[in-house]
Amino acid sequence: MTVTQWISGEIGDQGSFVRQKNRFTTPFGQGEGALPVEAGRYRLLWSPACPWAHRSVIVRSLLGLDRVISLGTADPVRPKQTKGDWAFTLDKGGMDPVLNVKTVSEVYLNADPDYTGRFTVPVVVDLTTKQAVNNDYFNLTRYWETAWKQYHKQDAPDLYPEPLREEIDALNGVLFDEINNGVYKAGFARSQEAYERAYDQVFQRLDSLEERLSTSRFLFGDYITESDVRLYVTLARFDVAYYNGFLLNRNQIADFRNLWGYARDLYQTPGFGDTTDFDAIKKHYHLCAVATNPKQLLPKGPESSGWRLPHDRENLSRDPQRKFLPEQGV
Ligand SMILES: N[C@@H](CCC(=O)N[C@@H](CS)C(=O)NCC(=O)O)C(=O)O
Repeated sequence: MTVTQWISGEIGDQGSFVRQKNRFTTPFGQGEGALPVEAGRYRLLWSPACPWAHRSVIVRSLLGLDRVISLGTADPVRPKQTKGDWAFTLDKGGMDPVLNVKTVSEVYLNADPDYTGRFTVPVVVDLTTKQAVNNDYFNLTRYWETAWKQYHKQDAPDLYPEPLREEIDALNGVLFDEINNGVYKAGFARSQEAYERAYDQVFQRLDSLEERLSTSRFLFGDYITESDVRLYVTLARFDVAYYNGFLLNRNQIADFRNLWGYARDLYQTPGFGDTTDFDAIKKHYHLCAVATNPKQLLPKGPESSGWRLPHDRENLSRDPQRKFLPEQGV
């Protein structure tokens, strides 16, 4: 099945891509009807290829939630079968070792045998039922930051500081529309107009972020916030996948002085680079996500060693030794 068929229900007027709504959106929390916050109860399924999943894995790692929420990793190259799926072919026996399932679709269908949407990552699975309980990629990071606070590690960063919440939410909305999902609107467009509209929007926003980052080490000043995580996951995929795979070829990120330094600064921060798998990203986008690649050729480049080069972004900070605002008492 081709990507055009997977997303066929998500093409709007004039050939533009309109993303499906999430099916499993029950929040984590204390209230009635909420998913109970409990150490060891859930498994997060991801593929390192996926930006939406990647951001939930970065935040999980920054907050130390990797000690209480386990992680299952699907192969970035998806099985070629009738319905799009993700498979655990990297695991021994082709089976997730904790859930004993071969594919992500199994946990969706355990929860809802009539589920007809796409089988997407990230998805959180309740180990007591083996059912998908949350695939709300937009809000998962928010749950890790707020509802899961009691399990944060001792020196956890505050990625969502109270005084900035409104501004962070507003910027996250723009980042979603014009950057994170903006690249998909270009790559999945089904008309020249829709593609060009998306292309222009992505690069206009990158230009304005380049400007913003000329005087500010991170998006909100001296410290990393959740907005940086959201921007990072798209920047990390840009040169290796979106530039050619999604036809976003005005510039590479490496052509922008500030964005490129900023992306390296984040990459070199534990939680970011150590969860970034360029090889998986490349394979997924070029072999599975692009509309046409009949000979299944994998681009050889780009060279990724530049991500480890010095960036000098510390000079923009009044607190060069620290990248995070510490969390207030839990
Ligand atoms: N859950 C969201 C976003 C997550 C998402 O799209 N993940 C991608 C990987 S980056 C996926 O799993 N796609 C599977 C598919 O399209 O069949 C959605 O439904 O659009």
